Amino acid sequence: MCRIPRSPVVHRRRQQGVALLSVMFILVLLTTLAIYVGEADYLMLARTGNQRDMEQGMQLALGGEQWAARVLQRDAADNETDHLNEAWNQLGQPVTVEDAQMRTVIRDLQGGFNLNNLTGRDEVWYPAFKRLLRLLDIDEGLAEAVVDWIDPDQQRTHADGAEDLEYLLFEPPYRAANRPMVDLGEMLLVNGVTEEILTRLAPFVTVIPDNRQTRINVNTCPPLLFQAIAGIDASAAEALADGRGEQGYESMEIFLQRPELAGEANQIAEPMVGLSSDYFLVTNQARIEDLNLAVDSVVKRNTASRRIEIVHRAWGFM
Ligand SMILES: [Ca+2]
Ligand SMILES: [Ca+2]
Repeated sequence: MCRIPRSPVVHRRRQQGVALLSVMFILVLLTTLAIYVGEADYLMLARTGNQRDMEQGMQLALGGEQWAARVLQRDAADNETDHLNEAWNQLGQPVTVEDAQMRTVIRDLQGGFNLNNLTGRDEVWYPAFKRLLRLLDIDEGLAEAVVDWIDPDQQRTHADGAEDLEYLLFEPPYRAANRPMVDLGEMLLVNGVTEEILTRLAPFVTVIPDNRQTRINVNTCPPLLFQAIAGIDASAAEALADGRGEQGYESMEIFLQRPELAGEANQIAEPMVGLSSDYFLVTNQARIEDLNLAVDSVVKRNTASRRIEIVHRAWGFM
């Protein structure tokens, strides 16, 4: 992640903003808890303590999701760009509500390369992904395997690709998905992807489970992605990241006219970049007694209408 120097004034304002958001958060959670207790009264006698904790934890996590949605709506009302110094990116402090502990984190999914953009061997995303693989010292053939995993047909795009014919020979056998990926974990099913490779890729890629290609937000992405999307070197990428300052780039014109993108680099990067984000990953963790649960919610925010939609939700219990 890029770290941007903070001025004391901006930092103080942000702290006040975060304090206000925390109060909103507790109010939302207390409301959720009250609803939970009311609805659950008649079930209490029949359920074990663990089941009760589970229900309560799930309600709290959903309350956290609701709160995160409000934070994102509020942000859209305040400004039209998204950068790392905004309030939504400052969450993560544990909050105690009655006997439960809650933690909410929002991550910008457009701060990474959306693997679902790889719908074919196009002239934009496909070469950029190959550049990213080279930068991470991963075999470039993986690009073909990802394209085949997502594209709807059964034709291998290249000798390094893989479709049903290959996957059905695996032990146990399975088929290519032939549709957009649902989450990053699905990458482990793609031919050639090991846990070690996925760990190397994970800080730079995301999976947005929707049927559209998404641009990379230049105000939130790691500097290495500048190298991948514009074909520039590491020092130029660091300079581009530094150029974001406290508030991020405010217009595409300012970004594309940066000296680091002189020549062809700005034309290469232009179709892939943006200054704001529509998709976020909201993670809510709840701990009650011995129960730990988490829910990852992919949230789609329409910047103009500020409408929030939950695109995908995945629960985890520990
Ligand atoms: Ca914003
Ligand atoms: Ca396919």
